[in-house]
Amino acid sequence: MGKRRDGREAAVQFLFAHELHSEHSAAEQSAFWEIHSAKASVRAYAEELIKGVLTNLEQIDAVISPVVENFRIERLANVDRNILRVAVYELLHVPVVPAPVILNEAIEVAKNLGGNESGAFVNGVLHRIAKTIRPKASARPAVSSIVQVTRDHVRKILPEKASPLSPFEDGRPKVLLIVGVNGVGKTTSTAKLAYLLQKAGHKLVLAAADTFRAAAVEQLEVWSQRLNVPLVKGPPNGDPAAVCFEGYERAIKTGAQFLVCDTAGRLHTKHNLMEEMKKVHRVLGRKDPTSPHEVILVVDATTGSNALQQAREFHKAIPLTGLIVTKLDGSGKGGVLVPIQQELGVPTRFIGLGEKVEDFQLFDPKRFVEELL
Ligand SMILES: Nc1nc2c(ncn2[C@@H]2O[C@H](COP(=O)(O)OP(=O)(O)OP(=O)(O)O)[C@@H](O)[C@H]2O)c(=O)[nH]1
Ligand SMILES: [Mg+2]
Repeated sequence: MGKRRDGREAAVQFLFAHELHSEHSAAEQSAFWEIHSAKASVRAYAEELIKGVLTNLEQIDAVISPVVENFRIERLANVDRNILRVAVYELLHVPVVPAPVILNEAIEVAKNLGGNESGAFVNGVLHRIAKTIRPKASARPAVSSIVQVTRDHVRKILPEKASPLSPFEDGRPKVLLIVGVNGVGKTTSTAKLAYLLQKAGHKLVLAAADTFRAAAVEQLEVWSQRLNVPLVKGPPNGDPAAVCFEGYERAIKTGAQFLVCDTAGRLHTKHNLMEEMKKVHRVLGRKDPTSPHEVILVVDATTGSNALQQAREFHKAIPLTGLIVTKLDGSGKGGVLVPIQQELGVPTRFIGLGEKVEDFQLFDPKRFVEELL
């Protein structure tokens, strides 16, 4: 809307400056644009308004006059008169711009050029005029205002800010259980979390609880060596709950503030795998009944709405406390996190933006909404 706003202001300035002349010649306009340097799009809109106001002046003034009954139109302050004329022209002839936008921006221009009194006057007059020529039902909102309304709506669904991970003050380790379907980025996200926590000065332990595949343990082991973070692992095909439990003990022993448990990918439709995850959850609660303190579901932004079904099923099995949305560097925008928040109340905490450990951020709802729509 910037071009329209600036265009309006320029049009008012032109009309204001040239009102006393009976002719608004092309030469006058080009002289005006020489001193009033503006972007081509601003100038184009201003010229449209100038032309529109001048060719429809009688009609426009006929709309304004009855509303300003105490003043005759020619007695109004020049600046107010021309602001009203431009706005009324738009209300009558530029249907793509919604009335509230025209009004708000005209009032802004009035305040800017004529001060608060001008703003209040223009406000009062335009509201009365808009009611008659743009009753709500017929006002067609512009696409941009629909986007804004949708953005505002989504913003209200999402929390103001994502909560970061902070350690317990009493020294207990905070336990994070990372879960999700196959290949979404659990192991990578575990490493990224480790990097983030370490950078924040915290001590941590990693548990490689994906005991299904030897390669999975190796993958996390490589990360742990690279980051120089202790790792607990079990025998191949061992019990993942036992690995997590051992991780917890190691965290206690070494005074780590965090334990991050990477788990095997599991389809939310596979009953036995979901039961196995519940067992991990139960066993982690043995020493500290509030553990795991965070159960984070990792979802892949490129899988679309299937992630909602995943979230429902995982949340049913063990209550989730947060979401990591990965692969936002790809084609997916992660819009599915909105219904997950709305339906399940599970907030997005972090986002993954690539394969490197640094490609990870605390979720920023405001920025997300801007990029989504
Ligand atoms: N572009 C991109 N790739 C990612 C991101 N996160 C993970 N990956 C890649 O996705 C692939 C799978 O990542 P993993 O971390 O192994 O996924 P996982 O969920 O642990 O997989 P399983 O353990 O097999 O279930 C790897 O090639 C990662 O490099 C991300 O945010 N962006
Ligand atoms: Mg993995």
